[in-house]
Amino acid sequence: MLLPRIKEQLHTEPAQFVEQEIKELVRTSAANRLAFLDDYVMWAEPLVRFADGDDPIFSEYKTIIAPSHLTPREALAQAYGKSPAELPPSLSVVSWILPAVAETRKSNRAETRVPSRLWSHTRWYGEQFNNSLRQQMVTLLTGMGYVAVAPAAQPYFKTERNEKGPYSNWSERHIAYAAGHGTFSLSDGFITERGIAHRCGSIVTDLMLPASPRTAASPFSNCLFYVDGSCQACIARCPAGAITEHGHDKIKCQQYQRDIGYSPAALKGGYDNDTSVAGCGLCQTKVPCEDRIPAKIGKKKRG
Ligand code: B12
Ligand code: SF4
Ligand code: SF4
Repeated sequence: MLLPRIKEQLHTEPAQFVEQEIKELVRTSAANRLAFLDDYVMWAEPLVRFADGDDPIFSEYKTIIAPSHLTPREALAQAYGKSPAELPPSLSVVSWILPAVAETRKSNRAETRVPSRLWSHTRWYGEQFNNSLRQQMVTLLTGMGYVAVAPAAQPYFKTERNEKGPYSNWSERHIAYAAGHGTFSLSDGFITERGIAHRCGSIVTDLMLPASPRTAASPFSNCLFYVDGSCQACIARCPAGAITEHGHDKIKCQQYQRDIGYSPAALKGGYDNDTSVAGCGLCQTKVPCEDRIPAKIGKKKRG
């Protein structure tokens, strides 16, 4: 049962309410802590932004990603067993960025072949927290009478493959781009004002939220390489040779994470989870974009 005070704030200041709620859950949730590691906190204070659920960019993703990529309206409609037209006239998307804490980034910086245990824990347990955050935000909003869904946690969420490698029908980075959180990069990672070492999540709802502006000069302008051809630090960091001047080879990256890098000898004591989801992220640490935007103003080289 929600307190009347909470209901009041949700109606009068919905954007502040949603942002505060996500920050509070990240700050206080036991799921953001590793009980077996002295309650180690995995995620620092999140970034929260919003997009208009009917922003035309979501339809563009059907060309940029694949026809199967869902618009927010389709994602909500599928979850409620309705047609997109039957939904309320306005929809909002809430997108958040969970920055890895400094200690985790530092530990991965020291690695050259496989991820540090802290990074790997953050990949595994940190995504479990991300999922609980998705679920708690949906429960909160539906409890208030709104419709809401976390597409990446729905049974219809899927990862498919094309000649370039895997892609999903709800790409959290493209949702974050729509909400103005930042841009893509040479390594494919998504560079926000808190850098590239993060995970992201989102929900769709009919709660009216003001769309955050997209201010980036291009979909790649936070990356130094696309500003002036410099940097390329991620190329040298990748143990799989998956990053070149031509971009990120998803097939090589995935293959490395699955088979090559994680021989028992490389595990340094092992990970807690299946090595196929141990992660890697060497290209997201010990690079100028690790925890900031290295290029504030982008000359448009691509996109
Ligand atoms: C499939 C997948 C993978 C695959 C493929 C990754 C990929 N590049 O798509 C593999 C197994 C290789 C992989 C690896 C990793 N992953 Co992964 N993965 C996913 C997953 C499940 C789906 C990604 C997806 O749908 N991609 C769609 C394709 C089309 O995207 P893309 O190829 O990158 O897109 C390019 C084009 O669209 C292009 N583009 C061209 N024209 C235009 C025009 C416009 C307007 C725009 C916007 C873009 C654009 O820009 C993009 C970049 O070049 C997501 C979770 C999710 N639901 O989103 C996590 C996710 C992408 N992974 C994540 C992470 C952290 C990792 C790893 C670091 C592993 C780890 N945890 O240690 C590595 C990093 C690899 C890398 N260098 O980016 C994070 C990324 C966060 C971040 N900081 O960027 C995500 C979002 C998970 C999460 N919930 O946070 N992953
Ligand atoms: S390391 Fe440099 S080139 Fe690579 S993504 Fe970051 S800013 Fe771009
Ligand atoms: S996640 Fe690892 S293998 Fe994949 S591109 Fe980054 S450094 Fe290379």
